[in-house]
Amino acid sequence: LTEHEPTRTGLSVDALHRALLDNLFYVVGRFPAVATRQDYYRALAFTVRDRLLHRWLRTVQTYKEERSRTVCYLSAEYLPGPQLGHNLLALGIFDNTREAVRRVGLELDDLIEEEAEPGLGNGGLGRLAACYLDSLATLQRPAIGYGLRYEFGIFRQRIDNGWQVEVSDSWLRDGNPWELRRPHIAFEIGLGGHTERYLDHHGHTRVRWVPGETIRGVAHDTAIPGYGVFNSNLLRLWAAEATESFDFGSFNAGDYQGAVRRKIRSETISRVLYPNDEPETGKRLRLIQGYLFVSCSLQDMLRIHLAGGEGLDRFPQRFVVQLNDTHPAIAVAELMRLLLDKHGMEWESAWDLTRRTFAYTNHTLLPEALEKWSLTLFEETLPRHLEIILEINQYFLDEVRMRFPHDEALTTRLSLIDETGPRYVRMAHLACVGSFSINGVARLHTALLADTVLRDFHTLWPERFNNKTNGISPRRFGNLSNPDLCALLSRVAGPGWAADAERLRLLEPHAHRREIYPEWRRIKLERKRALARYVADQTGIVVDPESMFDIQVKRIHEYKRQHLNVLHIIALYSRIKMDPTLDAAPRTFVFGGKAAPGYKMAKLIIKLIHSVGEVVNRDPAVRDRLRVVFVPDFNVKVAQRIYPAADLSEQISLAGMEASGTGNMKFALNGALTIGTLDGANVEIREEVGAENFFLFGLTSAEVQARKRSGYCPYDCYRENPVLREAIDLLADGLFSHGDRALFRPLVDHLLQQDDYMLLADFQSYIDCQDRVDRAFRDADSWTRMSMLNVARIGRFSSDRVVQEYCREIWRLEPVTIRP
Ligand code: 26Y
Repeated sequence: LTEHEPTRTGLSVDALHRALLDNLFYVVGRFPAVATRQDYYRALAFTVRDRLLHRWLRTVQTYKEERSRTVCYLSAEYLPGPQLGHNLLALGIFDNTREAVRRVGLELDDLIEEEAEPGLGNGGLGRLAACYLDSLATLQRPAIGYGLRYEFGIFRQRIDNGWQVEVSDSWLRDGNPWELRRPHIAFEIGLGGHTERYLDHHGHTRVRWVPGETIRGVAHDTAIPGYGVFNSNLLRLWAAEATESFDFGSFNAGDYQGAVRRKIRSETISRVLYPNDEPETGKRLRLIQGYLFVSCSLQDMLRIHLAGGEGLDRFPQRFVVQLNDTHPAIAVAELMRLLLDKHGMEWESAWDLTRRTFAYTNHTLLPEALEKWSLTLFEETLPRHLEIILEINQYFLDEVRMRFPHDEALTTRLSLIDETGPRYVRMAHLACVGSFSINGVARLHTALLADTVLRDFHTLWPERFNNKTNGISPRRFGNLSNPDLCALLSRVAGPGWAADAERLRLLEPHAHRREIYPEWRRIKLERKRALARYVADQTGIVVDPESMFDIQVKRIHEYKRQHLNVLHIIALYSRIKMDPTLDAAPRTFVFGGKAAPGYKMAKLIIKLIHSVGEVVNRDPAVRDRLRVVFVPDFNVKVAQRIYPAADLSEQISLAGMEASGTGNMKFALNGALTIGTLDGANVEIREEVGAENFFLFGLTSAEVQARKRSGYCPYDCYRENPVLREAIDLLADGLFSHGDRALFRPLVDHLLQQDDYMLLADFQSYIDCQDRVDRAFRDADSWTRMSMLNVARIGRFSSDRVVQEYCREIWRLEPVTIRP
């Protein structure tokens, strides 16, 4: 029967097998006899894409017919991870595909390994965007993810003598079989130039922006299928190209070289992703990148809306636009410009429409991470937008003065322009003023936002503030990463949990059944063995899968305090040296994460981890008791190997610094226990899993504030605590740097003199807590029960739950079922 199934849409083993060979020959252009794994990977990817296209076109058609309300997620970053496995899972054809691949004599897992992942983001924020797209499709909500098609994503990390070396990430080198280039969906954007005033035919003064140059953004589409449903949404990424109109002048003037140069310059715009934690100054290209994708996306939305035959006034009924941090905040000014200058709207109605369109998510509390652009740069690059922003500011500050007369200080603080020194546009303020909703990403973060960085806005518009605690995709970080655990969960709690993570709770009654503990532990051990093999392969370091895997993976940043973890390692190392009989569970400390290329201290922390590892791993006195490894090039693919192998999840940022964190959720879903501070989403995770199943230490954010106010002196901690003193002295004395006392001096000095992130204040509490971890780990049954309870109670942190909250409370979005 399956012989008659269509080759491009059929889901049987037969149809998949036929399609694979067909695509290998007709699309990849290879005979089976000479085809490489990469060729087969591509043929399989095209096979899957055919099946997606079918769903995707049906989805577009239905959304159009039903005039569905759509959310547009504007994000400068997406970290979707490798697509093949994910799409097979969504389509429910993992097993059939495995079989079809076997028929050509290959293993599906090997083909999955071939895929280069799109590293179009830095970390949490980009991965969050990808999880939300997954959930939106799964929950059958019409959504478009808009962003940039960087030719080079986040750099690949190599380690050379313990130092990070950045290597460019050419993820498109072998082509990207998942995307469709849409040459007919392209928009022009202007840059530079000047503005002119003129009278329209009603005699009204209008503005015309005469840009100095124009650039085109061309759409590249990727299908985002929902899990177990027919809906397939769209990720639309813009690539910069040169405009012909622009090249003509110089070309005709005989300046062929100049025309080519400008073409290359235009295409440079979407060339590379910027790392975060870099100094912002003079990043004109980043401003242009943001503007490119924002303008193309808004023009695209207006095109889609007007094609539906409704008037512009109905736009906010059809579209809602979520700003993923301030990176796309220029959208507020750009929509105003399009409405005023292109569509001839009046200011008041344009502003009203704009404010009903946007909602803004904040992801940070670090004041230095709040985006601002120098007024001069803005004026040079986007002169019309600056005019609009200044006008928005005038109306806005008038309103403020009306409500709070005699408070000029408040007006100054709220202004869209920072005038305390050289003048800057404050993008967070633009986002707040232009949005009907402002949200933080964890309960504590939202509370702190309202109390600190956005306090004045909260005074002004408390009703706009709301919290949406982050979540993660149970498909990506459950099913795909940890199939064995998931099979067990499905057996015990029923298979429904992947689409409804609250059902993980059905595991709870089983957490007391000792007879299943061995299997739970066996699955964990198998993931640890697999990680151990990977670590040996990548680093040459041999680790013991029976030891406790104590893991910290995330971007390297002082506020995340990887060096606090290292201080614990040093303290433990020296304790074992002093007392070789010390009764402590063997531990493998695993680190992973990238440092921004210009962030010296973060790079020194990577070197520190390697240096301590070198000494510890070589010392026969602690052999079989301590190991330290750094897994290079942490990304989504590597993450999928790491989370399932963890016993202990390190979430140790200084309270009040980590907006939410999402790795904390990924670890817990995979049965790791958390050692953490009351920061970000840790607070809520602890509430959910129960305080007795969470290792808490450290100051609270209120205590942090109080300590800072009363004048925190890290040197006092050093002087008063002999254990801490010894750890720091060993470091300062060069024990880990072949006697070189200079190497880690910047780090030591900073800790002793400033310690912005209060490692020394939290040190003893952390060490004590690690002792509790050690004792708990040695009681295997009790540890297993806690691990099971963590999984059973982590359902709330599914991105499905968050997306439903966004849909209900911000987007007003209903499900739209797609029928085959
Ligand atoms: C300015 C620009 C280069 C830039 C680019 C990326 C600035 C920041 C970022 C990325 C920020 C980020 O990933 N923030 C994280 O967002 C997560 C999702 O909400 C949070 O869980 C996490 O606490 C926060 O640090």
